[in-house]
Amino acid sequence: MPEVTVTEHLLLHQKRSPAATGQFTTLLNDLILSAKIIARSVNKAGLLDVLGGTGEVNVQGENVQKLDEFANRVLIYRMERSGALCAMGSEENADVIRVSEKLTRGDYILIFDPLDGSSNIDVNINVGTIFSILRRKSPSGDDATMEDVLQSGTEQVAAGYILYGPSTMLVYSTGQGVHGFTLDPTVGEFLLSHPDIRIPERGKIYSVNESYWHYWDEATREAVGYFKGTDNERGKPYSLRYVGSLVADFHRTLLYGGIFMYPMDQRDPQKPQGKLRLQCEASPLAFLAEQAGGLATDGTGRILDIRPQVLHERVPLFIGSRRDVQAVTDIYTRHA
Ligand code: AHM
Ligand code: MG
Repeated sequence: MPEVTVTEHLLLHQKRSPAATGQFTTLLNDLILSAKIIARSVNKAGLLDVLGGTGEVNVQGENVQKLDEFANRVLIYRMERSGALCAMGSEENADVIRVSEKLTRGDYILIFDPLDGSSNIDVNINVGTIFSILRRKSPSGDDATMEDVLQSGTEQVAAGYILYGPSTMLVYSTGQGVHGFTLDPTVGEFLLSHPDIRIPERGKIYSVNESYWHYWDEATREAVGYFKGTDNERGKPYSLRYVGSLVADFHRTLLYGGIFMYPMDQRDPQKPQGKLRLQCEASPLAFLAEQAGGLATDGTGRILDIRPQVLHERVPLFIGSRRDVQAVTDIYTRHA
């Protein structure tokens, strides 16, 4: 197979879209450069003095890791200067970051989780950057409005993630299938390694943090029980895999099939919707899942149809193979 870089791939796909502008290519190129810079540090995490917490707590009330902060800074600095964006939303920042009028403003909005799964960094487990790209609705050049930022997942122009694992991978979609690229460190480019990824119709693996069993309602217990038991479509229990790093758990689900679940629970009255954030985690992955032939729901409806009310809105997430996610939806519908 001839080697295809992510930029070449994007340009090939863009030729089919008359509405495409150079701004989007610039955006993606700067995102890729940011990812390479983050990958360089993540790969050397044990060598650099970057491990461990900063002692600070982020807007989500969680401990900030030094690499989270670094990844966030790299993304904000580079992307702000790309000329393609008017606003950004980061999991690590309470408010929307509007691109200053002193810089060149573009028409896109980037929402991201700079380093998802960062509690795993100290033990050398995969982490990732998740991103969602929206196009502004308000006139170009003005300050971006909250309506520009709070768009539903169906409005995403592109979405994806970078997985910092044994190799660094970029998986993304612009709405024309899901494509995976692997960073070849010898040439410094992401090369097409997984064209047109299709998620299997049904999988053999379920992925959930079962320690929250006591905090779940009856419907959720039945849904998880479906995969553990023998009274399911497979006729035998699914295997359990849970890394605790969403990008890693999702990447496996995308390639092998099955289901990843982060249901709502009664642990924390502040977080009745579970832990994961709609805009920087659930929506971009839901976009990929659907583009690959899978499904993503909050138990009752499609993740991509949810219009966020606030930037850091949380949502329950059931995502993966079509038949496995449908089985969960059927259980919630019966309990409704
Ligand atoms: P983070 O964005 O602060 O890293 O938190 C999100 C992570 C996900 O990667 C993972 O799926 C989840 O938290 C694990 O949570 P839990 O420890 O409750 O199972
Ligand atoms: Mg996260």
